Amino acid sequence: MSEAGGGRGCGSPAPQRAPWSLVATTAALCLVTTTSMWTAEAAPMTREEKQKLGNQVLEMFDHAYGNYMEHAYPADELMPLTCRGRIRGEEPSRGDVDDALGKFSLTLIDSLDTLVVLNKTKEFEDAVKKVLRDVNLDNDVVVSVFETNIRVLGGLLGGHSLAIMLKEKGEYMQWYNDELLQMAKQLGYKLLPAFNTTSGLPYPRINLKFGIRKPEARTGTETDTCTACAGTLILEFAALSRFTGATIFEEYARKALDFLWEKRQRSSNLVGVTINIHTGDWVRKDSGVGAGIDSYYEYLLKAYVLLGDDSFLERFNTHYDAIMRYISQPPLLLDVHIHKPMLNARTWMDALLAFFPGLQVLKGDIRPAIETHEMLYQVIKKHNFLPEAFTTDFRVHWAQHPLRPEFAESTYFLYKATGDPYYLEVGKTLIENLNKYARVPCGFAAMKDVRTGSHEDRMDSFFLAEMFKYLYLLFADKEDIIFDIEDYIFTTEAHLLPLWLSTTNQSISKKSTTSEYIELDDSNFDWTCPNTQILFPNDPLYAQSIREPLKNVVDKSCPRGVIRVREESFRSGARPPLRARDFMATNPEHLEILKKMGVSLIHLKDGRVQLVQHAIQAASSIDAEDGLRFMQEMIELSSQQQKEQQLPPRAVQIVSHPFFGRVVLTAGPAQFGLDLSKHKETRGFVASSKPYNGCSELTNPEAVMGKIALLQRGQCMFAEKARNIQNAGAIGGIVIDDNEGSSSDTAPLFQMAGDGKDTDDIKIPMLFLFSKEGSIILDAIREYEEVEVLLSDKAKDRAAILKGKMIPSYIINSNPETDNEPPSADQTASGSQEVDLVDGEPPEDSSLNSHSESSSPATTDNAAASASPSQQDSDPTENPGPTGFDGECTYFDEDEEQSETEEDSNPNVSWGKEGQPVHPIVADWNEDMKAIKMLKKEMMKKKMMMKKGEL
Ligand code: DMJ
Repeated sequence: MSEAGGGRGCGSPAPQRAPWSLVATTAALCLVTTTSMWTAEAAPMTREEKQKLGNQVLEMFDHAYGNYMEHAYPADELMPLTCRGRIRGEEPSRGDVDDALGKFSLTLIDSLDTLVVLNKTKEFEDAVKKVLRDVNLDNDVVVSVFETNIRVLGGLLGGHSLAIMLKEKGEYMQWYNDELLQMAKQLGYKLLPAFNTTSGLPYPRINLKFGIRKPEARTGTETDTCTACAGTLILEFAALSRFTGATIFEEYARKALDFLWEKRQRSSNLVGVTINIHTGDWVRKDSGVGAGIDSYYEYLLKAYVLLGDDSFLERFNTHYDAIMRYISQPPLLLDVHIHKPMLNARTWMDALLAFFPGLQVLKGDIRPAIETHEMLYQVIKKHNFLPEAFTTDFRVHWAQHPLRPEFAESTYFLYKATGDPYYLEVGKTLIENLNKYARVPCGFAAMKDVRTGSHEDRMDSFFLAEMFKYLYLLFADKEDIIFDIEDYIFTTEAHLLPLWLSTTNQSISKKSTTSEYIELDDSNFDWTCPNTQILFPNDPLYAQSIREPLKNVVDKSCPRGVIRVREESFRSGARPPLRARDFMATNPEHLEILKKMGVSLIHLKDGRVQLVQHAIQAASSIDAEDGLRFMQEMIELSSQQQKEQQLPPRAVQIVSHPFFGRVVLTAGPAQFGLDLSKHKETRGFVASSKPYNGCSELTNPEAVMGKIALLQRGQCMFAEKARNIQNAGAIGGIVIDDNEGSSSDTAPLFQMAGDGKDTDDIKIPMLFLFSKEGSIILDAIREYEEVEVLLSDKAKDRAAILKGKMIPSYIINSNPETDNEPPSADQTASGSQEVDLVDGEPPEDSSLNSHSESSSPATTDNAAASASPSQQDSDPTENPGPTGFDGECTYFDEDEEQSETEEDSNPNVSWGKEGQPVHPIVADWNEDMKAIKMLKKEMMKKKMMMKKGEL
């Protein structure tokens, strides 16, 4: 690419050309070499057929434009059902839609450069004269800054661009003296007050006569704007600056873009739909490529093409990478949350996103462009038009269709890129449908409901600005157009701006380089121009092979879900549609797909799973490519998950005898259920669920009722386990890893994810323990039957845990030096005191404690508080614990001051930390057991002595 164009590393075509010109030129060349090879899906179209369709487009344009001029002009738009002009204020308000109407003959201005493209030069000359004679840009009307920019400023600049081209040719427009440009400049100055915000983001509306904020302006109180509204100015504003030399326009548009870039969500690199123009906060944090954001992305890439400024390409590539990672779920494009980009924000798509395949062509990413375009075409074939919104199973969500041009736009660009006559057939269908369903005696009417074919009395100006341009260009050969279309770039409203602007008055771009890019990794950016190998593969059936699996994606009689689409694609033997986010290691079908893609799955000892790809083992080169893509997605997904999972771990603290809170196990939290960081801890006895995996209704609800259920990992989703134990009456759950030997000492902790559905119904806390930590609880159950635990965000102070409880003093008065040593018989015997079994104060959390106490049998520490002296005496050997022996005990009171915390005194016990390594816990526990056994022995000895009357 020429330096003049500003691109990097793209060869050296003719000077004065920006990157887009290379793409288009190559496309044309390819068309010549590939068309004769087509045999399948669509036969090549003869020149006659194409001309016939081109003429049909011309006739349709005449019908639309002629009726507007005859029945509506100088009004902004034609009302094709009542055959009159739409004059703002004279018709019932339609809300925001009316903000495009500024009493400035919108449709005429929006149609100017279409007239030239359609070779209607004489009509163009007349139209320009009418604009200069009739249009007033100083009306007391509040208009949308975005719409006025793309339709009116863009229309005037497109008209000017082609006027000077025609003048130079020497036949038409010889009288022209930049009058349209002067109007554009006047309008530009009228829009500038909108940028008077600290952020530099424009207000969404402005009064053409009074500007903003003045009482007469009736606008300027808005706080929010859409991202596309603030980010779709640079092409028109930069063109205005470069045509006129007045740099202020480009500066303002750049500042707004800089601010949006600055505000992107840094971990996902996505932007939201709506932003506060004063604070820069995201007001709507959902993100897609359709309504509200669409042309922001479009303008970043096209600003690079038009202005040759690398920073725009860097930004575009960064966003594109995020879009392909999170939003693109081929063939779907689904909105996600900017902070949690793995979560879909909705289950439907809007019609505006149909421009995206066209932008992907410009980017050079053809495959997903073909996929999405095909999906959209299937929807169109089902409903005749693209409904304003449709669900992921292709049902109508919003039934209107205001004759939007985005799909025709993408069809044109895909045809340019592939030369595949299939896209000509698609265009033919669009023409047929427009004539059949939208054509009315006085123009073309928007569809009120695509299902019923009912009409709305509107014909938006973009129908003339865009639809006819793209349809005409689709069927036109080079010689059918009186100028070289490849010398121009299309704005979002399809207005034409000459690429030579990249070398004119370019001082501004040099001024505005931000230092921020230095920190970015250059390898993220695709500096090359679109790869011709990808754009035009040697295999002429390439595009068809991508479309083929999607052919029945939208079934005419029975709506299908995304899953079905994927299964179907797979069955057809084409590209396996498995996405990293859908992959489940327990699904045999997925494992089969992995194998086909040359990906092997290795279970590591610590419970993790490793994926390795050997392209050579893949079933075909396409499978190998899929495998590579799958692996890339997996890497991205896991790094994203790691980021998301960096939440502090939780603690499972064993509080019953003989642990008394000394054992704290590091646990992973869940993304659902009670959040222990926000709520009090949950305390209860543990009970194993039956079935142990918790994947179906429990068969032992009486055992887990009011307790913390233990479950084994695997077989079903974590959320399903949680629901099953909750239904059985459990107050919490601990999922124990099924991979033997796994431990938080060696494996990274993770959060248990939900099941992709709403998990608000899960109210109980759920924690995850690796196998080694889990077996400490399981061993404790085997040893003591009743084990009480505390689930919390971090280990609780033992004084709080044991308040009102009686425990052996050696457990409390641990000493760094002697801690690992069991107390001697002397220590336990001496200083023995009366055991106080009655807790006078209610425990900290009375409900939890009372529950624990009432449900605990006499063998436990807590039960001891209510046990009778006779019970205590009954059989100390069978019921070990404070009630079973006369060891030294301490009655804990909340107010009682601890001189030394356990953390201070015992290096093996990590108080204040969430968990402990497993080995010290086990060692510690063994020590405790030894000590307890010695105490028991001591007690027995005492008893015997008492019996013998020695004491
Ligand atoms: C056009 O006005 C522009 O393309 C805009 O960017 C969004 N879409 C409308 C037509 O649908």
